[in-house]
Amino acid sequence: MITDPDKLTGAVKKLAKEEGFDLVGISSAEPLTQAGQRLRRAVQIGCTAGMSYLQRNPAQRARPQALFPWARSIICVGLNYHFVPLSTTKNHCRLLISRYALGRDYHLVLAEKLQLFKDKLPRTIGREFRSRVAVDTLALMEKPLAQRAGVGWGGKNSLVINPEYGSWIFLGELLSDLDLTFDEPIENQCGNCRACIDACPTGALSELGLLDARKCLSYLTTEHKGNIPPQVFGKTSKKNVCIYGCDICQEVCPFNRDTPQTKEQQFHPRAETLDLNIEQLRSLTEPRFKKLFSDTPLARLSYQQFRRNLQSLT
Ligand code: B12
Ligand code: SF4
Ligand code: SF4
Repeated sequence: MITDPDKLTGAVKKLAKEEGFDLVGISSAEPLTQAGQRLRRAVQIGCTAGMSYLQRNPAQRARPQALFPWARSIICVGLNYHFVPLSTTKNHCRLLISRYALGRDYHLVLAEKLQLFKDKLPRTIGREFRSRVAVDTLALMEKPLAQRAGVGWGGKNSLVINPEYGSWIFLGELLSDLDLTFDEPIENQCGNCRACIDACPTGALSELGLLDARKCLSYLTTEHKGNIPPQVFGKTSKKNVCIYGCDICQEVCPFNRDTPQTKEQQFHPRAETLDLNIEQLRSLTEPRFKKLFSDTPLARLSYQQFRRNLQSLT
């Protein structure tokens, strides 16, 4: 049984890498005081739009121990989902579906991988322990946790950016009662850059790293229930926007250039969806839509929302 916290942490991180996670860092399970205050403020000023799950109990989302009082450490992982750049894909004119949604749903992929990791850990460290897997499945603020664990810094595009992988990483956690050695956050390297703020077609970003979901095409195309208000575009064009999700503020980020390709096959885009053009998408019947996108993030979208997106954005 390993008892020394540094050795224990080393063994935990080694296994996480062996299980295929690209990044791993350790955070304490103490409250995320500043992030919690910011979330509360974001809710007050309306930036969380219609996401009632963020508004219900913002204070609790910043307190992992409110959910699991036994939690002492949080193993924060990152999984690269980047694949060939847009210009070399077969869909040469326009990527219609944002990159995160072209492969298998990341909730499923990360939850399965984290579960395997969790199952193997007792053997590696020589004892049983309490733990809980999370991939956007618990009321937790995953970005501030990953930042505290040194996985990356909080970019002005509001995403966690790692120097090697950029922001093309999904986040997941294993909450545990293990006494592990915590990592230090890494320095914010955005500097004077504001490429993401300037590139956002709807002005949804600000210098603060605060995203206004009411204007964000990712929110409007994936979570929003009503019509997509035409005025979100202001004077800018809706050319080259995706019909599901949005990658514009990531594509322009200098840290997202020349990042490695994902090793996770499940994130590779499915050829049958990647190559669809607008006309083919328009002609999809509901059963075909459901079949084609089953297991991808689009499975969360109703057929009506899919049709609405096509109508509003193409
Ligand atoms: C809600 C949500 C969304 C919403 C809101 C996005 C957002 N920026 O918060 C919508 C639907 C728009 C969305 C879109 C996307 N999402 Co999302 N989303 C989430 C979710 C479920 C919660 C995030 C949250 O709490 N948001 C609320 C805001 C207020 O929180 P926040 O950004 O952390 O707030 C900080 C800033 O506001 C900042 N701040 C700094 N200064 C100031 C000053 C003031 C005054 C204020 C108020 C705030 C502030 O401090 C706050 C705390 O750190 C997380 C999973 C999770 N459980 O954490 C995934 C998550 C953030 N999403 C993810 C992804 C991949 C995406 C998309 C890239 C998908 C796509 N291609 O369309 C886009 C990216 C859009 C973008 N630029 O952020 C990944 C991000 C991975 C990463 N590298 O960071 C996550 C972590 C899921 C995962 N498990 O991997 N998402
Ligand atoms: S995801 Fe798109 S709409 Fe949302 S902030 Fe980024 S560029 Fe703007
Ligand atoms: S585009 Fe520039 S400002 Fe925006 S997240 Fe990337 S480095 Fe930071």
